[in-house]
Amino acid sequence: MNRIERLKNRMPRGCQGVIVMSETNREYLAHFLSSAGTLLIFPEQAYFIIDSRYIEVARKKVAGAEVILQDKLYEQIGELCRKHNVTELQCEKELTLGEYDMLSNRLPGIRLLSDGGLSDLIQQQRAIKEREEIQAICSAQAITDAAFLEILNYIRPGVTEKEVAAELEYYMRKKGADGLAFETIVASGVNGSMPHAVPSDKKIAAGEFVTMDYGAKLEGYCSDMTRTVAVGEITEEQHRIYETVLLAHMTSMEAAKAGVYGDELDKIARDIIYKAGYEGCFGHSLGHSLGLDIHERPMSTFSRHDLLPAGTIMTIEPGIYVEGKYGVRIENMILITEHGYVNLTGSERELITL
Ligand SMILES: [Mn+2]
Repeated sequence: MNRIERLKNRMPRGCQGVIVMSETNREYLAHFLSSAGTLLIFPEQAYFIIDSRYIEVARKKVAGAEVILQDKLYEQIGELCRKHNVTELQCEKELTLGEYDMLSNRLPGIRLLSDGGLSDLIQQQRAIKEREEIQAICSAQAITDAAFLEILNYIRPGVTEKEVAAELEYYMRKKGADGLAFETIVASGVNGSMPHAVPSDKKIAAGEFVTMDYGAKLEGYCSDMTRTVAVGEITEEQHRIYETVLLAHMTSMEAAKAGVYGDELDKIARDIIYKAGYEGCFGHSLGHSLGLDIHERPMSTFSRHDLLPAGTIMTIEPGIYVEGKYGVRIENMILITEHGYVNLTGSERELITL
């Protein structure tokens, strides 16, 4: 059964039709990436309306929907609604206010339902990965792992954060990545205390940590990994921080399995870090799901009570950030299974000193 059929089967009874306009939901449901396009799903038939830039590829690739060349979009939507006797459409909460206004104004006689139900259903479906999705993420991670091995030969005192980021990205592209999963983070020394630091012209120096958070994108799917390496001799305190983060990472990962809640994993990691004396030095969440988007639901965070179902891919990424000094983060991806997890990240986690 294709993704559109599966969504249709999960829609509440009485649902007349669905309109999907947000990019990754559309990409997921129709198996087709485009910067524009409208997916209309009715009980009897689904339609993918797309403009001439994409029409040729769309006709070959779109799965589960009839492909229609976009002409006058809103008139086409209205006409299809009339053809299927549809007077109300479920829409996503991802729509912008502008898009929502446009739909309401240009589709007279059609009631738009935007209670979030549709978005939640798509999100839940996307959370449980199919075999081909897991394969794409693993292939993206294989490129990410290969780039890590490569960059170990490159990092040395005098090289800048921007140069390290550029090498990582160039290497991933050369190894077949379609692009980056997100903006590469390279943070050295004092910059390491900022979890989402932007690579700068700062030169890496001996005695510093270098944190790299990056990932390749392949076939639409993201990978996500963070490693922190030491350059030259580091202090005992730096060793202690690294070992604490690694322990929090390993211990919370060991507890992962279907049926566990994300906040439970977060607490395991957080307790280890706080008990080691670093309360207030781990501000972000333990992890997130990912797929076509780099951040998807469920999450492992203190602020949400998200169930982790089998088939979900989660990151485990605790960190310690000491303002004005340094920071450490270690991040792997895991596949949640009935009885535990499968680690999808191949790179070494023990401290590497260059
Ligand atoms: Mn991440």
